[in-house]
Amino acid sequence: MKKTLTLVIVAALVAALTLSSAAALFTDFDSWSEFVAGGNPCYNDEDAADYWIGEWNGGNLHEDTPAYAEITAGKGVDGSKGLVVYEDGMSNVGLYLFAKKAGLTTDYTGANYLRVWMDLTDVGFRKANWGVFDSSYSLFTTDEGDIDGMPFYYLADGSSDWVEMFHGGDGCFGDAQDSDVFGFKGYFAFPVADFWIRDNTNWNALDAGTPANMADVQGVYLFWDYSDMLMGGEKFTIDNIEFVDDYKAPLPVPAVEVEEEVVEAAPAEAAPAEAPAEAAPAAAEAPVAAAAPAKSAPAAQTGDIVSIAMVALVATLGAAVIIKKHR
Ligand SMILES: [Ca+2]
Repeated sequence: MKKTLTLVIVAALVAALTLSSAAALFTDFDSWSEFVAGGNPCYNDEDAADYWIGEWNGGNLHEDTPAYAEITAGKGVDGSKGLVVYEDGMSNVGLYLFAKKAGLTTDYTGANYLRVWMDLTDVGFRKANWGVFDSSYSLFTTDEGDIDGMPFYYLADGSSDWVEMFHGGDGCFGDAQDSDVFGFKGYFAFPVADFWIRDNTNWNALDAGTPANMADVQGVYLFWDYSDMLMGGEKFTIDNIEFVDDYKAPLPVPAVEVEEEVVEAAPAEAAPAEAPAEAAPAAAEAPVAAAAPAKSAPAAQTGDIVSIAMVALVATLGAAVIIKKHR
């Protein structure tokens, strides 16, 4: 009986420890103090930059249909900072988010999904796909798998039910791929096993079908275009980019703590700080409020605390049971 109890306790400890490593944050955009666009960083990292937005694989800007990515207060999850993205046209857009300059984690060994929150309230995609690039700037995305039926998952804000959806025959999602996401707002998750080497950005001559190496994630990549010409200029938002072992892993919960810190530190300025972001849609919105010192309290930290508490609780209970058995 005692052995059985001990085994149960050990299993609970392992489960609690595993929970703490279930999610690794790439970025929630909350702690960025600057957001620097790179000059043709698609093939190299000579120009230290935070992001690139333009031609998806050629390192050229779309002169006639410029695209924008701006970290904007109030637009992310629960009113946090999020990355607002839009384009003055309907070209194919590649968005690269670089880890190196900002010192983001590049090793996501063991991750099975890229999970990201998107607010597509006013936007639908004709075609879109997520992926990663490695330290050679080779791209790995679902777009290379030109087969129907590669799954992805969606959890609408306020819902507790993940819905399974599918990429279409071009390895993308969107209304041209029978997976329209117009108006969606919530978390999306994409299996990283379907992020395959793109043949025309395959600088290392890897074999076709080579999946991304999750120990070498130099950055995250999104390909997209609008589903309708009339959407030109409409904005959508990206936030809470993570790599998780299970797409149903506990969601990050940083917003409450961030808001509390801001309110406590400067109650008079906290409220109006969010208003200007929406007040000037046409003007170039200032990327990143450099003055905002609010700490990013990554979900992983909260998760760790919860896990540590669970471990302590389980260990205490276990010790109590064993002591009682000995008596
Ligand atoms: Ca955020």
